[in-house]
Amino acid sequence: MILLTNQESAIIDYLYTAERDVREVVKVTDDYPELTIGEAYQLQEGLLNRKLSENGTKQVGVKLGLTSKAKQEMMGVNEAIYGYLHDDMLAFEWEPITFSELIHPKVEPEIAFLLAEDLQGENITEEDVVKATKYVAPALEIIDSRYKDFRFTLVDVIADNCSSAKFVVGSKWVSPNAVDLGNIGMVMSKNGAVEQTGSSAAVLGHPAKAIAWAVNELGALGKGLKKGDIVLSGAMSEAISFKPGDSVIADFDGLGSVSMYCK
Ligand code: OOG
Ligand code: MG
Repeated sequence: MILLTNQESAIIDYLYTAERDVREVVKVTDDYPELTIGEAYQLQEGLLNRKLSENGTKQVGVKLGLTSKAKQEMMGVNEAIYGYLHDDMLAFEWEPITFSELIHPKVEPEIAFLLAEDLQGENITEEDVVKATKYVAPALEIIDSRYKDFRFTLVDVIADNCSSAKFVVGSKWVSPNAVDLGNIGMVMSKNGAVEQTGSSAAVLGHPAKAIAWAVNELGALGKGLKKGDIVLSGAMSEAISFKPGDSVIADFDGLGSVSMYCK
């Protein structure tokens, strides 16, 4: 469709206020069934700009989504996506996640990359990503789709900044060359019971390959990643729900663990 400026601001406002007011809303494509993926990324960018100007936040990196078959099947889609991370999403292991600030949060295990160099282009490879990476670390992403029942199309989830809400990065950072990045096993437990197991191989075969894909997508739009950016490379298993009183820990081979507590 041709997205008019007033429609664009109305949709951005709709998603921005849903998140701010902790309210689930019907998905955007119910009203705009003809929105394209390109327009969805345009809306995502508009939403980011609104947050940057109204919340005084800064962009600190990028996240990938739907990089594994498990997640694609769970959401009924067959493509990966990317969204933006900003500094007010950063949460810490020692600071509980407040349930009442979220709609219907879920948590998923990911590998975080910290970039030592800018990374931009359209033919970036897995090797280029590893070369530009200073550290990798275990991470938990807390996703919180603004859509009713966590149900959406690809276009909806992209416009909603890929359900991003919070993320926690573990305190042990290692060189990407110190681990076998393409084959890291992971176990995620809630309140001491195992809930999910997975492998970094599930992330498009290798998490750096997933990041290369996103960099090339951004590159085609004249954008890229910056030195110091944090990149969440995509969930290594299905996401799990949690509620006040729950604690979740994900343990990664060679990388150690990362945890969160919800109050
Ligand atoms: C979309 C976000 C997916 C991931 O790592 O796959 C994502 C969703 O599942 O709501 O962050
Ligand atoms: Mg994720």
